[in-house]
Amino acid sequence: MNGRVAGVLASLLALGSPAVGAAVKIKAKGSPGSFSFSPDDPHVQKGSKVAWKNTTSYTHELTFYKGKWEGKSFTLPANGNFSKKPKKTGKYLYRCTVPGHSTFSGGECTSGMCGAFHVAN
Ligand SMILES: [Cu+2]
Repeated sequence: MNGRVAGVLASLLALGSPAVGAAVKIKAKGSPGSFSFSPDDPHVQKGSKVAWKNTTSYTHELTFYKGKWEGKSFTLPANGNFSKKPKKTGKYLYRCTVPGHSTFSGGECTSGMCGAFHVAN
């Protein structure tokens, strides 16, 4: 391939990778019996915003059970939003603790509203 084509290809590849400092948006979606978080396990740069958008008309309770926010719980209001900026790198695991919205077994979230995201430098 010639230099110009290679250059265009390189720019396209650059567009395809996540922008530095890009915020991440996670949707709470579905209906009773099939609620979920999407996307699962997105990556965000340290200091950037992680935002949740609730597309359901139900309140969800995001409870962190592993990682830097272990033990913390945040309310995601019905049809509402919540966001926070993680300051430490690593994996953050959480689930919705509204009864019936997720299954927790052996220290792991095994079904339903199980969520995770990664914070990198
Ligand atoms: Cu929920």
